Amino acid sequence: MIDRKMSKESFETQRTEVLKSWPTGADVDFDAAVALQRAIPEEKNFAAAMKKADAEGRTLLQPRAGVALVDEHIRLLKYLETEGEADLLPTTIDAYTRQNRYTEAAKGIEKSQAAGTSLLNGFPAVNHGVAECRRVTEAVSKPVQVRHGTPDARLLAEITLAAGFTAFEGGGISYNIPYAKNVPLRSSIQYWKYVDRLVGLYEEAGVRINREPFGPLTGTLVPPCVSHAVAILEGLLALEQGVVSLTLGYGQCGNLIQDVAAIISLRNLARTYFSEAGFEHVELTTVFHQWMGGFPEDEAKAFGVISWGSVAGRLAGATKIIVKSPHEAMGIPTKEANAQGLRTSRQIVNMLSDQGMLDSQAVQREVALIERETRAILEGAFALSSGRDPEEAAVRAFEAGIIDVPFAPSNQNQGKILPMRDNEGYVRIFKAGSLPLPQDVLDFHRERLEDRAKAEGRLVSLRMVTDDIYAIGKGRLVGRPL
Ligand code: 8ZB
Repeated sequence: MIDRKMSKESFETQRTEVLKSWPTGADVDFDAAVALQRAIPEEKNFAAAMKKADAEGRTLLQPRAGVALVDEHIRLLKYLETEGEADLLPTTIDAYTRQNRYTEAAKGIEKSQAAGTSLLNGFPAVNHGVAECRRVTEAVSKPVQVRHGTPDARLLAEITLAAGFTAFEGGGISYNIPYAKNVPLRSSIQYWKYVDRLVGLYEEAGVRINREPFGPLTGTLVPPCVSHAVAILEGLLALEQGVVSLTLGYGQCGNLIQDVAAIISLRNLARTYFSEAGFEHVELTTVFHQWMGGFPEDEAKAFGVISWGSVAGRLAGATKIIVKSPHEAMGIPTKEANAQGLRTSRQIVNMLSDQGMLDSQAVQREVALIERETRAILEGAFALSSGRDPEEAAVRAFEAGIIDVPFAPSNQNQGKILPMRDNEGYVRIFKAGSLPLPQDVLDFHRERLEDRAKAEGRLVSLRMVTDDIYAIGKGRLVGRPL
């Protein structure tokens, strides 16, 4: 096995720079951080909670949440813990911090203080610094994860992990391609190598931090094979740097069979690829994201979408579900709406918990299809690298369009593929761009789309793609003509 761990010198040189990039970086003391992390009780360690849920076959529920000020953020998390019955807590970071714009985040904090309410769309952890962030993790009784969308999250990771957060979302691909316009993929992968190496250093010091690449990517009709290929590459990149607790994700597409098959195939593929690469001791778990696309404005209908996501996530046997709120169409939810989304999901997951996983011939057919597609993409990517290097494979595959994420803003992505629903609502591929899928697979997708076109009395066209993007928000799954 090729050792691709970042060297100690390279890490330390970067660390000096990273910690100097904003004044609060000076308060990071790794030895003190390890001592703090080691004193955190097991039930507040994210990795331990995920491992336990996996062993017990349970599905945990986690919301998204973050506001500008520390005390308000603590009140929010405590509310989601008590009234929302959340198993796992988040801290969603604001958009300025995600772009390393700490001066603007500071203004947002000041204005929020003056207004007495949050004027940022998340929690500016870097500006608050280690001691204030630590008040957050100490105030709650559940594990807390940092959730964001940051191409360069090195300082954010240093500060939050030193403050007792035990899980960190993101990756060099999944927090670049859907979030940034022109950050070179090579750069974001380097930044995230640092984050994963930092988690590896905690691991070596006896502290297990959970890592979760962002599975749904653009959240807009992403075919499972595309997000799976990215998840596995990001998983390999993390494992290479010493990560052990790894959660791979997928965003709900909406057809139950496809969604269940997606989680099953994600787990199968990841296990195989990781063990073939020499990583046998991985604590692998999965996350299912409730629908990430446009939501109905009607809260009653939104609860329907939330419930359907809970059904799929639970019947797929995902280790956790990321929950939406009835305010999704409007923007950031109130704490009450957030807790409602959680309790709706709780009711469904509880009612399904004794019913086992969904399995059928249709599920098995779809699992086999997704596995073949994902393997074709990954093997196409690895063929462009030497020694199956996931970094080289990822960079070259994006350049060549061998991995291509639909509807992504990044100029690092070719954006030539177009997905579309078939007549039963499965997400299929209309334009494959340069995805290296076998001809019979492409033919299968085409046939399914032709079936839908026939049923709707129109030709397979771009119009169907736009209809699909708006369909769930308008109360349907498939974007049928009026
Ligand atoms: C890519 C993630 C988008 C989702 C939610 C959005 C959307 C973003 C916050 C939040 C609660 C926040 N989201 N920021 N939810 N509090 N500060 O992430 O609504 O569902």
